Amino acid sequence: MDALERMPLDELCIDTIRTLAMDAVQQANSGHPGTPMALAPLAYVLWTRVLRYNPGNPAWFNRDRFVLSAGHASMLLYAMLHLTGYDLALDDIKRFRRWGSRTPGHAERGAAWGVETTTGPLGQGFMNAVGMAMAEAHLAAVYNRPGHPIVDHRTYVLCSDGDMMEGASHEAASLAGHLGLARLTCIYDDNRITIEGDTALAFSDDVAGRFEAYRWHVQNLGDRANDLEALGAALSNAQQEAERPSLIIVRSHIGYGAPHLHDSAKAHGSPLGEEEVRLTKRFYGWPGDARFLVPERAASHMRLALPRGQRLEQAWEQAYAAYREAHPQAAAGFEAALRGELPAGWDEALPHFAAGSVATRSASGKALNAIARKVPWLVGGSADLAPSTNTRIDDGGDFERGAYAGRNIHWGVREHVMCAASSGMALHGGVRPFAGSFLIFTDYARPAIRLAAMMGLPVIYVMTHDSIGLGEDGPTHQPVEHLASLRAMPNLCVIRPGDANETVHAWRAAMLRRNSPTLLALTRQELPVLDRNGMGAAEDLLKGAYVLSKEHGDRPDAILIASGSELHPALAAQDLLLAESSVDARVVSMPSWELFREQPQDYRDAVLPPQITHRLAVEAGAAMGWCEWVGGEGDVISQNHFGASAPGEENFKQFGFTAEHIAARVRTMAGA
Ligand SMILES: Cc1ncc(C[n+]2csc(CCOP(=O)(O)OP(=O)(O)O)c2C)c(N)n1
Repeated sequence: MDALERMPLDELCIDTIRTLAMDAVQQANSGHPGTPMALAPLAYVLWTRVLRYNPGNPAWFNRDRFVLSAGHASMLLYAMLHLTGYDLALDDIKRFRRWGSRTPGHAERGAAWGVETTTGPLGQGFMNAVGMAMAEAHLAAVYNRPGHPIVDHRTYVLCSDGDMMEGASHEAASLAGHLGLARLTCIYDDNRITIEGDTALAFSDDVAGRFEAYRWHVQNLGDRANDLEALGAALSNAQQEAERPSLIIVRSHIGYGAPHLHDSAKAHGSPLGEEEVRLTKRFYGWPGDARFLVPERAASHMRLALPRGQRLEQAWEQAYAAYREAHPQAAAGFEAALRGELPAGWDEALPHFAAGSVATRSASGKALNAIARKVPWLVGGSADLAPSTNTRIDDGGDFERGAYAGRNIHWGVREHVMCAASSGMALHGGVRPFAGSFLIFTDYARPAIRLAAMMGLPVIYVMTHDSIGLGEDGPTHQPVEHLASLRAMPNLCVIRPGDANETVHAWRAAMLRRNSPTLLALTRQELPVLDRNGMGAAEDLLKGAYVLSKEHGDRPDAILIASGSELHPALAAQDLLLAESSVDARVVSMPSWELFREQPQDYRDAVLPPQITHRLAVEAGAAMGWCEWVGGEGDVISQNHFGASAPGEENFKQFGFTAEHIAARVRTMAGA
């Protein structure tokens, strides 16, 4: 222990971080020790000298955001949270990767306070960070006043080789450079090791050159991952840069100090082994047999973050009070945005469609604008498809380099960063993001949608051109398996409205949903606005499914269940069935499985009475999953194959989405 007492304080703290990571991984017998060992000095400099945060209040709004994009190195983050005084005990660290622990394998938002986002799929954290920096820039532009910079925090993201190899990093960096997000700093851990070995196996990019071409401010520190002064100076230079985001490249050594595993891929994702842990500790001058040792000197130094954080937050509170005094109206707007609660009357201006033919994408555009007028913190855009997805906020202005108050974001043809950065915006708070594209291109953004669902972020995806009905663009653009695959994703609410008025209520449902993302699947083609005389009300969309058109007698002979555009041939089939074969069918509109599942059983049974087993679902998408609603004796008219390049009407006819075909299938089922 004497050796530890003589150890310089910085070194003592850094080695505490390193050994905590090594011990936690060893104890769990799984995890990634090498990168925390290599990056402990960087984390130490960041958390003790640079980041502005309050471990006592991890939700303090004006804190700097730190994202560990290389989420596998989670022990680095947990060690920092524990040591700086967040509510994360040493026991939590000892239970790394155990059932129910607050220290899961990859960083998960919500498990421990201070984890800003869930990371692990490489590239996602980087993209989230871009969104956080965008949200910060937007709120600063909208709410700051001269002499009152109440929004002035920064976003830091730590990326690994894997992050840089992923295409996602291109989208993230390209967009951030284009937008000139100067308060975003990315630190690239250039350790030249991935799982299969040396990065030279697969990666020879000039990363500095690449980021310079993206219009980033780039500093290459070379082999100075242990040089606290160099790291501090680079981070300070990044803060001085006013025009461009910053990249700091640090050549580090994975498994730093492990005699046999230093710079080896074996240090990446497995415990070092008891003997190697002992030898590494000896190299650090640490007692070889100590486990989870946090020397008092290190603990008290690192925990200075608590009083420092309190002072930072208090100073901000004071500044905020002066701002509120000077600008009460702006302050009221800012507070409402942070609360994210819908203002009274937020849905008053929502349109009602009386008759005619309206594409649901176009009804969506009108609903969006009606809401946007009342909810100033609703912001978003599309991946170069706003004229097609109807996602532009009229008079909302454009979010552009140096003009961040605009509410219309031009993501460019970058669906992945659009969705992941929208998550970053939602995580940041103060804005409610929506993101638009064609439904087919959710394939390009699926990992980001999945993480949004996992984190329960209220992002609204406006996805149009939802079926073969889009027509001539053909099968490359026609979603088939997408609805099924998106419905298979836990905690994503998919809504496919069947006419303009259902679409309005789909927006209402999306806005009311605070703890999961919502995906609206909308048509390119026009659909009749349903004349609802004697029919179910469009607002029943909020229940997920409802009886749109009742049977005539006491009990239906069959139930037709449809979503979106297929509601219309289903309704026509109901008439045909009655007129031609006395089959008395009910038509159920089912725009959202998830909303319907949330209803009480008696409501669900009233819509789909269990004793009525002749049920036919009609949807121009893969049949997978519909058995949940049609049951073992039911049937589905679906699209289990790719579509075709032809007018949409023709496609529907050729693929069997006609009243005649629907009626025939019901007759067969009912034996009529
Ligand atoms: C999208 C994605 N693909 C694959 C993986 C599996 N994986 C985890 S870490 C890693 C690469 C490790 O190399 P690097 O990013 O340099 O991390 P380091 O070795 O420096 O810790 C891979 C392929 C992943 N997490 N995410």
